[in-house]
Amino acid sequence: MKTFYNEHHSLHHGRHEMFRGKLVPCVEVPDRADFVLRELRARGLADIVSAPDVDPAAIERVHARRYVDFLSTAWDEWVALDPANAELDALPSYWPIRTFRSDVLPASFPARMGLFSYDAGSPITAGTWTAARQGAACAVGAADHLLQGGRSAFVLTRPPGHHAGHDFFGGYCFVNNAAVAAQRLRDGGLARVAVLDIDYHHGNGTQAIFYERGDVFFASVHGDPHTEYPYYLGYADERGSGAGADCNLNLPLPRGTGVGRWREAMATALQAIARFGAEALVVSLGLDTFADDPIAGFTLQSGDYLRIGDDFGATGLPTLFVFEGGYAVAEVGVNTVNVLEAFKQRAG
Ligand code: SP5
Ligand code: ZN
Repeated sequence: MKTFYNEHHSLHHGRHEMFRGKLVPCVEVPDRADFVLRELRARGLADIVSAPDVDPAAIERVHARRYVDFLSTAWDEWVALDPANAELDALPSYWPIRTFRSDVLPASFPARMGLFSYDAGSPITAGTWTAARQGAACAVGAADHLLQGGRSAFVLTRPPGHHAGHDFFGGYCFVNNAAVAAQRLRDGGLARVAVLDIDYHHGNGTQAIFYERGDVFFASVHGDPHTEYPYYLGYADERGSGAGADCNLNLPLPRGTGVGRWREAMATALQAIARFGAEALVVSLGLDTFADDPIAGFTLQSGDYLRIGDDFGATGLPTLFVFEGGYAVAEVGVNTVNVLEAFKQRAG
């Protein structure tokens, strides 16, 4: 399987996230992708393709122009506020929630940062935009590979993407790589595409981007948002609207869920995707369902990822895996490559 590897990913390296009144070390660190790359190499599966040139238009198919403009200048504006900011991560402090206006673009950079975000856990650093943009380039390259007849591809990038919406960042995500890939598959001629998100956290950004569309099905298996991040989306009664009615499927599961119930939910999602008639599948591949993940609550074991990869291989669909969360750094490589290797064994 070709891996579209973002060799610029470590340019995004947040130091701190705001967590319960304190700045704590980031869990979304460059080592995550490095461990996956190392494991691919160790198991002889490293068919690495570097990030191709970026097509900005492909990003703007799913993200607002004014949001992309914001991301591309954010670090310079942060440092322009105060040269000493160069030593700090940029984090937002103000948000225009209900009753505030979001149509006006304030001149103040901190005000705009809040307009385009929804949490204080997703720092912007000097290289965030370069890393995120190159991740989208990998997503485009992987989608083009499928359009040219490839059976599968893996996008190995960070920062992750599935929490990023049309015009906002959050949840460590800035550019929604899975959405960019799904849209590229549509623009390349596929009539119906599905995204299956198996990160522990609901893919609120991807859901929101496609919520009113009947051409991209979104399904997600995730921790129940009543208690789990991102809290404000991901409930079972969100079924899509307008042309997208019944094209959204959320399967929330309680903390403590193990592989048995989890795989039943994934089977339910895959059946819905087959009924929808998807011609290709984009998998938001989060590995934070792992039992030892430091910020999540399911109990999957490393061997379980082999069964999951086999399940994906059995769909027969062209499949594009996008790396998302997974913060047990020492194990994230093995768990990721278990999915990919078992997929390959089944799918060929
Ligand atoms: C892509 C992805 O998996 N994003 C997850 C974002 C979750 N952010 C909220 C959880 C905050 C926990 N971080 C605090 C670590 C201190 N031990
Ligand atoms: Zn996650």
